[in-house]
Amino acid sequence: MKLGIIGFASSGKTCLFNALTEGKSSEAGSHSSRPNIGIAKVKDERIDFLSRIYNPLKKTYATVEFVDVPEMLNKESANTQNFSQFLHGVDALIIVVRNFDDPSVPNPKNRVDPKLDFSEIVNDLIFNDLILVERRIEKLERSVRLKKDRDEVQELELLRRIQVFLEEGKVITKLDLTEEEKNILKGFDLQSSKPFLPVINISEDQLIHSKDSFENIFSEFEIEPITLCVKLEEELSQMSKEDQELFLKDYNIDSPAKDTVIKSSFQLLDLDCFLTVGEDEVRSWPIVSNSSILKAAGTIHSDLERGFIRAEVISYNDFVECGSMSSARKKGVLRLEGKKYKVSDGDIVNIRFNV
Ligand SMILES: Nc1nc2c(ncn2[C@@H]2O[C@H](COP(=O)(O)OP(=O)(O)OP(=O)(O)O)[C@@H](O)[C@H]2O)c(=O)[nH]1
Ligand SMILES: [Mg+2]
Repeated sequence: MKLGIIGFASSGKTCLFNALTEGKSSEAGSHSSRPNIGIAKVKDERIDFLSRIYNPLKKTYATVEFVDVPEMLNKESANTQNFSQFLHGVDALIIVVRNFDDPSVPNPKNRVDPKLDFSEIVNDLIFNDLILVERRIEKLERSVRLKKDRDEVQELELLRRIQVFLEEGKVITKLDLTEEEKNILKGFDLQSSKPFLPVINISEDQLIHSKDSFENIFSEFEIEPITLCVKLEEELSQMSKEDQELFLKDYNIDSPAKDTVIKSSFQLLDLDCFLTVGEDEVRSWPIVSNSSILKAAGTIHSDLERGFIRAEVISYNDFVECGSMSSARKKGVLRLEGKKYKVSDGDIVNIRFNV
């Protein structure tokens, strides 16, 4: 899973990136024109528990890649191209909006208005998509005039529909598309066809004193924002585990930004994790909810999908209750499943295959 972090200048994107990746980006505050790219491990107590039992050579958590994109949102086409390049292949967008007022941090917008910032950013994304769609339509119109290719005609019709939609200021996620149409669009990597996760960056003071609620602030987009004091979260991410716990308690924060953001991103993208165990490796694998075991097999290795015979499956909770695979087998809770079986979050799977 890859997530892009976007927003206006000095909104706290790089601070958030550092908090998420527990790194210290050299680009922080330098208004760099290059993106920061980093990886975060997804905390998963199941992997810790299973590793204590299997004592594997390797312990692999699911990971999320974050791209901190320099502020590029404006209506010049050269920038549009760069911006799209930086966000290439990103699955969802974290949109950071500023709600802190600090005279020492220049505010290019000269206002504190997260709602307005958010809708301006979304409008910019729509505008960028519109430019890309119009360019493609022009090309297709020329080519279809010369030779009527069925696929190109279908693509052109789809893009015209999308053009109308974007011109009305609507994001592509709101458009009803068939799986086939979604596949056609995949190649264009249009940003407004991806889910958004708004992060409202509040000040330390607001975190302690303010009872401001941001619930429903983006209700027209049908999304709930995450509220964070990004600067504190950056400090927090640099601390030892013990200090982190004290710090969270002091500020009455439930969990670090990293965990909150990753959890919301999994929900946003409708992802679960299945698990594999063994002496070599204990590992967590993200997968789209409700996927078949065949798809899960393919996620591990294409050979496992090609040569799939059956899968041994046990839910994590059942495994914890039994304490070992042999006891699970005796109790009959280790099931054999065929390729149509739908994987649940926390399933421990072992694929039997033959290639
Ligand atoms: N007072 C205060 N300052 C903050 C907060 N969040 C970020 N800052 C400061 O704001 C400045 C800009 O933060 P960055 O994270 O670099 O902002 P950015 O969005 O990456 O900015 P660009 O890369 O220029 O687009 C830094 O000096 C941060 O320390 C906050 O919640 N409160
Ligand atoms: Mg930055």
